[in-house]
Amino acid sequence: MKKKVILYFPNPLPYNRQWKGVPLALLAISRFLVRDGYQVKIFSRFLNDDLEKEIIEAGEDSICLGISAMTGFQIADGLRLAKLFRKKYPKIPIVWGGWHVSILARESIKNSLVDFVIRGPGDVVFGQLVKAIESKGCFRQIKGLTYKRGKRIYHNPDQPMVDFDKMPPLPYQLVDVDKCLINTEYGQKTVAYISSYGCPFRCAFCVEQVVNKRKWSAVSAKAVVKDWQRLYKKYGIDSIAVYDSNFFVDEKRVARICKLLIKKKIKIKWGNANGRVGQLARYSPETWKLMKRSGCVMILTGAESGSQQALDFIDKDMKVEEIIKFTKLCKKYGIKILYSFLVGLPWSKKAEENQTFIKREYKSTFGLIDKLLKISDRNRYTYYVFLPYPGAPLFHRAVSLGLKYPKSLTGWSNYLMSPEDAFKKVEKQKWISYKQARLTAMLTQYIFGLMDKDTYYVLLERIHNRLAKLLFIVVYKLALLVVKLRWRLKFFDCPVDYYLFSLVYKRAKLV
Ligand code: B12
Ligand code: SF4
Repeated sequence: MKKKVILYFPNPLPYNRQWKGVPLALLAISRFLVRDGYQVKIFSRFLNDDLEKEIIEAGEDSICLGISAMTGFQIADGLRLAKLFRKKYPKIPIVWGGWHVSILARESIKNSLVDFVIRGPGDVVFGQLVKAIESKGCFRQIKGLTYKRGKRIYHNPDQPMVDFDKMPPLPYQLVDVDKCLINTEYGQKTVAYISSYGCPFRCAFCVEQVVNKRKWSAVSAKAVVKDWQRLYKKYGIDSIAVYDSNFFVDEKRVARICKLLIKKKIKIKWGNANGRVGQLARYSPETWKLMKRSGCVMILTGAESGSQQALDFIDKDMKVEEIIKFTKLCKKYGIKILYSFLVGLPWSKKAEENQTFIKREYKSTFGLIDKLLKISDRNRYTYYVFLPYPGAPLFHRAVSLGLKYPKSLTGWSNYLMSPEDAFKKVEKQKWISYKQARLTAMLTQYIFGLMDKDTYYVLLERIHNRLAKLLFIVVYKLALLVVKLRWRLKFFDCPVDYYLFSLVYKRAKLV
């Protein structure tokens, strides 16, 4: 038998919208197998032209098929592929991993297309499982594994947090990296990277605390820079999108990464790095300077709300003033902020009380954003309706308020798949009205999008035809006038301009 493993990264986006990027999860679970001489083949819709045919051909003599899944459409796409694979190779086991099955392992394993579930990081345990399947060995000792034998389900104890010091680097060579590069605001050739797992905090809407139990483990600064240097030299990348849940937990590690990037003259930009405002506001001026000099261009932060009451309700452990302090620091050091706000929390069982709370949430968040806009007009605000994901403490709260949720893996595959579905759902739960949900989307996609100065230049660069460029400039400037007026008056009714802009935007294929 060849030592061969097949991995599939399902498309996370519904309605034929194709996601593209590095399937980091699959690279991570392949590290030890690659080191030990296994042949690992990674498949994804954007990587393979004739996906089904290629995966079936490669499946012959493989030890297992591995599938990754977040809640939502990845499950649907994963199940579809698993069905095809099972039909052709009924004896080859199918292993699932990722956030959804980690949280709902006992439920997911009941599906006939799921033989094994790995809960939490698969870096170490997937290698152990593959070897156990190959040698027909025992599964009882593999931590973090849920599996079944006939009708009996075995749920082994949790695995300890991974230790990156003992791990081989991410094997980017397993994928066609050129096909995985993305265009971002800060680079033409941006590659995704992850340097830590977990987060010590406990935000009530987030699933981190369920999967990684508030632990945090990171790749050393030296190894991070070695990886980035390799990506820079081998693939000619110009930027890194950092996907850590919380990149900034350890200030010393961040400072060391920056110092090494500067010392080794690695001229790349790094952005998207997720951090908490309080944490970063406490960083020393030296670290901020190093971050700037080493190419940090954008920090992503969950600001969540301008209402202290809302922040306390979601256990954010953060003060509104810290958001302002952090914004001033980013302005001072010329680093862009991507804020994420949310609205529509399951506050009360009574619809009227929820409405009062939501109106207060909007008012305080708008007030805060006005203050932040005075500090800088270069930042980006995203505003989302709170959506309950299984496992998070607020999910249970939402259930106690009447949320109906799926009870099987198949059921979860179309859970809150599009904003429209989500809006209908939240309206049913009476936390937020359809009109408010639509306003939230309009703020993110249109009002805040246009008010961010960089959007104009980023979009302009994507248009090559001179006439189209000219048309774009006129339409954009007019829309910006309307948007600014709407924001100043806080008047968001009759959003015809929003619909028109969305139409032009889609037509011009700027998305
Ligand atoms: C990039 C990203 C996206 C990208 C791409 C998705 C992807 N999977 O790459 C996009 C933009 C599409 C996306 C969308 C969404 N995302 Co997202 N995303 C992320 C992010 C920031 C990084 C993912 C990543 O690459 N991680 C790096 C790899 C190495 O880690 P990993 O994926 O966890 O994989 C490890 C284990 O899970 C496991 N594993 C994973 N797959 C497999 C497979 C096998 C066979 C095995 C054995 C093990 C295994 O082993 C891996 C290595 O240890 C994570 C946060 C995070 N830090 O992971 C959120 C995260 C996954 N997203 C999340 C959410 C909520 C969403 C959205 C629902 C947000 C929204 N409201 O729209 C949508 C989903 C749309 C939908 N419903 O279909 C949640 C997951 C919640 C859940 N229940 O699934 C996370 C955890 C963020 C959070 N803390 O809340 N996301
Ligand atoms: S800080 Fe971010 S990653 Fe950490 S628990 Fe809160 S939302 Fe989740």
